[in-house]
Amino acid sequence: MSKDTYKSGFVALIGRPNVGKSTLMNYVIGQKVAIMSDKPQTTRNQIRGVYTGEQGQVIFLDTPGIHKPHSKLGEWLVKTAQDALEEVDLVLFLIDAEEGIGPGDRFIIQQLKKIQTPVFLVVNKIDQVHPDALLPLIDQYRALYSFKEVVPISALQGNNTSTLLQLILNELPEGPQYYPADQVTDHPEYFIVGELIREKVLQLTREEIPHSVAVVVEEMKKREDRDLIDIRATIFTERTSQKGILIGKKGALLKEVGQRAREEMERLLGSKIFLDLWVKVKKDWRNEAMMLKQFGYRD
Ligand code: GDP
Ligand code: MG
Ligand code: K
Repeated sequence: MSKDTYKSGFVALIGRPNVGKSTLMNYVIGQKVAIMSDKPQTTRNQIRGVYTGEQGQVIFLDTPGIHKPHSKLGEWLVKTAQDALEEVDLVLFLIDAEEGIGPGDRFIIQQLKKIQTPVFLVVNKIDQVHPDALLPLIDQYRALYSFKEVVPISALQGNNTSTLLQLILNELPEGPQYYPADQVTDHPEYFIVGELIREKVLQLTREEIPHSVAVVVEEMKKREDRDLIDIRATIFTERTSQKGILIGKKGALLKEVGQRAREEMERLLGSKIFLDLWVKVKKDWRNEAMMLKQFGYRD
């Protein structure tokens, strides 16, 4: 390969919820575009993160988790993820070094066997385990699938992530710089703002809330005379009881959600924000396929 060969391509991040897909992407591209939380399945849409370097450009797809579907939304997520895997140049299959192989991983490996795309096994969270534990774990996965590379990393601390990036660039075909160098995501700010609100809801509520929440950002408008953006958003829940929990005593929880989301948006957008946040009930939205589009889950 000559020195001036430019590489580029699309890389899908897959793995069980909470293995660190968003953390890895954010570390590599150096900006928070996919939300992170300690609850699974916080990333429903594909978020593109773009790394641009001297050797090439890597476009990351932070795919929704591949897992056995239990609803129309679940089916849609699995299909979206499979389509994404067929179309990309490389798949990074992330696993958690702390956890053994589980049914979730086996399901993903079954899906990987259906596609031609090369796959790297990325063993994340190595900061949490003794090095001696790594090889036996890796062998378990290798017994089930022939990975092109196996790369142990810590996405949180950045250990070995530059090696991973180099291996990715080696694997990608020669290609153009698809995106301008200063672009890290092609998602509209509406989406990111909605995801930030959802992240705060997940962080501040217990089990009964997270999976039944959708956030729609209805309006974002900059005031002409001031450095201030007005944002109006609605959090949808499935049940009235959940609405009550989300609002909290005298509105305390909703206020906290709004405040935390607003502070982060201000950092992200570099402007003062006025956030007008509402909670509404929309029954069984997860199984109403017609509504998926309305909530921004696109084909
Ligand atoms: P995703 O669901 O796969 O996107 O996972 P996230 O990126 O949201 O990460 C889930 C949790 O694991 C978060 O609390 C992260 O801080 C944590 N995490 C991610 N990578 C690492 C790592 O390398 N080491 C440790 N100790 N924690 C990590
Ligand atoms: Mg994620
Ligand atoms: K996920």
